[in-house]
This record gives sequence, structure tokens and C-alpha cells, in this order.
Amino acid sequence: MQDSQKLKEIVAQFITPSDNLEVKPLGAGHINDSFKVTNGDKQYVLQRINHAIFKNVPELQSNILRVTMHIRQKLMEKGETDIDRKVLTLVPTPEGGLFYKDADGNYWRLMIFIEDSKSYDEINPELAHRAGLAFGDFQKMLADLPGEPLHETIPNFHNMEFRLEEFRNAVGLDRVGRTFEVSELIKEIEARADEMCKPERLHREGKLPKRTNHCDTKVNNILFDNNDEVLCVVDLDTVMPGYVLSDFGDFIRTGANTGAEDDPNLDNVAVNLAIFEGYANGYLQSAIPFLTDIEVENLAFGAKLLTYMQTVRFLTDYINGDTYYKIAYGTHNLVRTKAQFKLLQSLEENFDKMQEIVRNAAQKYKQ
Ligand code: GN1
Ligand code: MG
Repeated sequence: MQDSQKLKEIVAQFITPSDNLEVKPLGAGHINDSFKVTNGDKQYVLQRINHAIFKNVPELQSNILRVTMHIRQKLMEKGETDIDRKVLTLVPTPEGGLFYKDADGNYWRLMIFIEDSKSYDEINPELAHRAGLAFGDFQKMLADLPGEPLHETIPNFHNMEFRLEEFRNAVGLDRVGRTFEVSELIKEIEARADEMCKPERLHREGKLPKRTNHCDTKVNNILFDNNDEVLCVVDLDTVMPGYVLSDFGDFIRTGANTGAEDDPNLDNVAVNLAIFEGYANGYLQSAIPFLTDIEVENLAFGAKLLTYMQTVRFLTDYINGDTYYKIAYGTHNLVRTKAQFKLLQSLEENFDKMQEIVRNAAQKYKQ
């Protein structure tokens, strides 16, 4: 972690510091380090971009600029007010750079802090409905992004075939001698592997399109105002082409879990169908005009897929010796794996009900 003086020097690469400049740790992401900056009466978010994971920072930042400028334009056209709280705003360096690289090779960026906002790790069906509307709108606003497709900031990010290949490599290498301990989990993963690669097959057959997706629709990546109205969607590092079932599924994985992502008590973990229903209704209300029947038919599957994918990713990292995700204790990735697998089992048990909820919602909002 950087010391406070160093952080202040980094902030000074973007803005002119005042006497009362303050930099404090912020948030709990698994990848980047975030800090809240107070400078005079202005507030910002400073982030150290995890360059081991986001290997091409210029491309990453150019994606974010394009996405945020496009959304800003849409909000202006709609006559929205208070736009700085409804879309992220990058603060460039005086030379117009979108990031700063320090002498140690760390990459930094600055954004405007969204005031009077909050995020939730646990929500209720009504908030889930609002979040569904917001993520649907997000995809809708980005559907006509002009120019080249966005860069894949992490190649094959939500490609299940690729994630399984990484997983099998890790198992084969067994770098830190952990595979024996997790052999039951490995069997469970392999038993589902073929089913979970369905989206890649559908895509190759031309039946499932890629659209501009958020690709990290964790429940706490939505900011609400003090009246619990959605302000905006944050954490835009992974906005890139993907399947809509991915974005749908990742919200359910995080927002409709009765336990925590890393719950050590598996009895806490299950799908909350009321939240599933709230989100499905909100999402379909806003997204039904552009979704195909195959996409709608696979939304509930997306919840299983993203939970399975996260199980695979956490277990791969555990087997590799914890090189990707930040961990708080030695077995953290294993605990996360077990909690995600428990959620997957609950989603499997409730799959028919989830399918019915999606079908009913689609029926309701179809013209
Ligand atoms: C990471 O940084 P954060 O916490 O938003 C990860 C997501 C995972 C998530 C699991 C770039 O997101 O894909 O779903 O952890 N982001 C990256 O909680 O790998
Ligand atoms: Mg993220």
C-alpha cells in the first residue's frame, strides 16, 4: 500500500492540491485499489489500476472515456439534470492524459466522486427491480455506441471454454499442491462443464449475439441516492462485448444470494427468488425491446453460468496459489469457491421456477 505522501503526489499529477488535501482508502474491490480524495470542496476517487490484470491501460481508459461520453450525451439528450452524479467522469491530467504512470510502474486514474450516494451488498426486491431497469438501460444506451467495437480489456473474460482451459491447466500443473484437497469440487465442475459451454456453442452457430455489456454487474456496482433511486452504474473496467445472459447472471449471483459471496457458513447461502423476480422484471421491462427469444430463454441459465464461472475462477486461483484475487486470509479463495458452489446448487434446484419467472416477465412487457 502506498503511503499518504506518495498518494498526494499522485493526485497532484491530475489536479492542483489545496492545503487540506486528504486521501483515504475506499471500497472493497477484489482487483484495483481505490482511495477517496478530498481537495478543498471537491471530492474524487483515485484508483491504482491493477496492471497485472488489465494489461493494456491505454485501451482500458479509452474504453471508459468512450462509454462515459456516450452515456453523458444520451443523458443530455433526455434532458437529465445533475449529470455528474449519473455517469462517471474521468479527470484527465493537465496534458489531457487519461492515466498517470508513476516511477514504480503503477498506473493511476482519477474520477469525480459521486456525492450523496451509496451502494448495497444486500438489497430487497424493490431495489433489485430498480437495478434491473438500470442495467437494462445501460445496455440500451450503449447499443448504438459509434465506431469500432470496444477493446476486450481482459481477453475471453466471460468465455467459459477459456475459463475451463485455465482451470484444467491449473489442475494439471498443481503448482502449490492443492488439487488433492479439492478433488471433489473438481469432479463437480467437470460434471457440468459441457452444459456450461452452451453460450459459446450458440454464438458459433450464429444464435446468440454479443452486445456491449458491463461484465461486472455486481450488486454493489450500482449507486443509489438518498431516496434509493438509482444514480448510476460504476466500475466500467470490463465494459466490452459479451452475452446479455452474463450481465443478468452476475447480478443474480451477487444480489440474489441470501449469504455473502465468501460466506463461511454454507447454510446462509441460497437464491432469494423474490429478488430474482424483482431484477428479472426490471431488466425485462427495459431490455425486452432489443432481446431475442434465445436471449430471454437463457437469462435464468445465465445465473447458473456466472455462479459456476465464479466457482471455477475462485478455485483456479486457489489451485494456482492465490495470484489473481486479493485475499484476506489463506483459505479465502477456497471458502469463496464453496460458497459459490452452494449457490450454484440452489440455483439448480430452483431453475424451473426461475425460468417461469423470466417467461412471465417477458410476456408482461412484450408489446
Ligand atoms: C472482481 O474488482 P471487482 O471486485 O469488481 C472480478 C469479477 C468477479 C468479482 C468477484 C476484473 O470484481 O470478474 O466477478 O471480482 N473482476 C475482474 O467478486 O476479474
Ligand atoms: Mg470490477
